Amino acid sequence: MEYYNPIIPGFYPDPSICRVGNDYYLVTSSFELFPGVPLFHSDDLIHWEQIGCVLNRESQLPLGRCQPSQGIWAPTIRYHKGRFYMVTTNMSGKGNFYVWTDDIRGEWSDPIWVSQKGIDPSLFFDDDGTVYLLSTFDGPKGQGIGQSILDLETGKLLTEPKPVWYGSGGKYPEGPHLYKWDGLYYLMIAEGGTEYGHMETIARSRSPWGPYESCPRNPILTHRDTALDQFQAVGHADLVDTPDGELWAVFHGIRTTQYMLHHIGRETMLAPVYRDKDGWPVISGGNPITPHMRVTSIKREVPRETGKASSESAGAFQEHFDDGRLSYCWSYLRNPDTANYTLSTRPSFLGLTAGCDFLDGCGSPTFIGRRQQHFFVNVQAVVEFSPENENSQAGITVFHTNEHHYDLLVTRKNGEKAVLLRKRVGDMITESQPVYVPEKTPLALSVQASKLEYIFSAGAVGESPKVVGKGRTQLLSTECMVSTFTGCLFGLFAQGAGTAWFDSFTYLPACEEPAEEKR
Ligand code: 6LW
Repeated sequence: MEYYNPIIPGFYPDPSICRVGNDYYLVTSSFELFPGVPLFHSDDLIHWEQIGCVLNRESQLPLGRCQPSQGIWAPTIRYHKGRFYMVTTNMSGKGNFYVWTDDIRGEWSDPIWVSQKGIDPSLFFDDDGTVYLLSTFDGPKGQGIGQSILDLETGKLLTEPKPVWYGSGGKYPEGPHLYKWDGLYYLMIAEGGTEYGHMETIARSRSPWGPYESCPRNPILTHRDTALDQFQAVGHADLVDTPDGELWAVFHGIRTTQYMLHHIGRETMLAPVYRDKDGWPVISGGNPITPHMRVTSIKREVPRETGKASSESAGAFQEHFDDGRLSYCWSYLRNPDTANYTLSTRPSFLGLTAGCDFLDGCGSPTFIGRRQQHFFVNVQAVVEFSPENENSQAGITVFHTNEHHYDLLVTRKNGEKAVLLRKRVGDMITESQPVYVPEKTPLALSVQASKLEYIFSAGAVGESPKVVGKGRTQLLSTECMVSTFTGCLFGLFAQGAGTAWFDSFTYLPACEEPAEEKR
């Protein structure tokens, strides 16, 4: 059997997975994006479809004016006695909380806040009905993993959280998940930090409270010593079994573009797991994780053709704003002012009305964005916009944070309607020369992305576009900014004044370099 990593490309990090019958459900972090906690479904672990977001009400996810990469960190999804639970941390709220639903494609409950501190909460349901809540924990020996018993009905802790394992010695023990096999409790965590030293480790005990014996082969997953042109920073894993009894791991990793740089975030990947003669899990047979995975699957054949790369299957996307609601892949920045968005005023148009926030700030500018999932991709938006003045702007942006974004925007220059490229990198802002365009004609705004640069073009629909400017992916890389956990989005926006009418948005992956040539 073969498949391609990442199975969910684009910045969908910190994956957690559960299975109900033949159906798998997976959630990832979402930070300052709203709605929060993207929710995916698959029936073969390889092809994934987003079926919504877990947190789609402000009462579930108040984000305020949070800083980039705050908001939602590291969710865990679990299924127990007919009910789904998702537990996570709102770094811009009151800490750790969980929500539940009996209908995975319906609404989730309001938050049930828990008093346990730390991040990366996880739930474990023991055979005797005890529910354990795990998270990072600052104990007498430093940061480790803490655990308490939880009353699931009320969210009350029935025991004081206490440290159960400090990890195998790597920094930042986090991302805990507890499993039970053959009567033993296996505690799997991430260590080393989510960057190039990232790793997954595991320990086991006869009791959920320990003492935990560290696996002699730790780390059971890491790329910290691999060549930089391979996936890096793999870790933050969760395990799931198949109906046939196989074990698989999901985790995140990064695809670098050049020396230790990545700009499309930490992406969800998949690898098979077997248990060795001593019962310890072995991920990917102890081999590195590769873009093209060829695995001997013990008992299962993926029912559909897997020749296409998973990332291609997540690939081509066309939005014509026809059906009165946005596709699930779109996100707002923090909680949106919904009065500035309309899909009903002009049928088959998305209307974006400038609010008081700008892309440069930490509010909620009028913006919808979707993750960049491919290095090589052609993106185009068709827009009707009549800017009132130079402050009136609308267009398409390659957005990483409020201090790192490239905006191909329509505005007014010297009294004329024009398109220009405004680039914000840290405290530096540049503007290209304006390209003057006709007043009344719809405009096609295009971004041609490759591994190292974005080329921005614009022109009246039906006419050949003019190149407006270029921008390096390097300057939108995570490594070029203060700790971000996110990645680049392609966004549509309006700011300053006026309403922009978007007729369509297309996302067409171009030919990627052959995986084998990436080495
Ligand atoms: C996540 C934690 C982490 O909660 O980053 O660096 C946080 N490690 O596991 C956000 O992804």
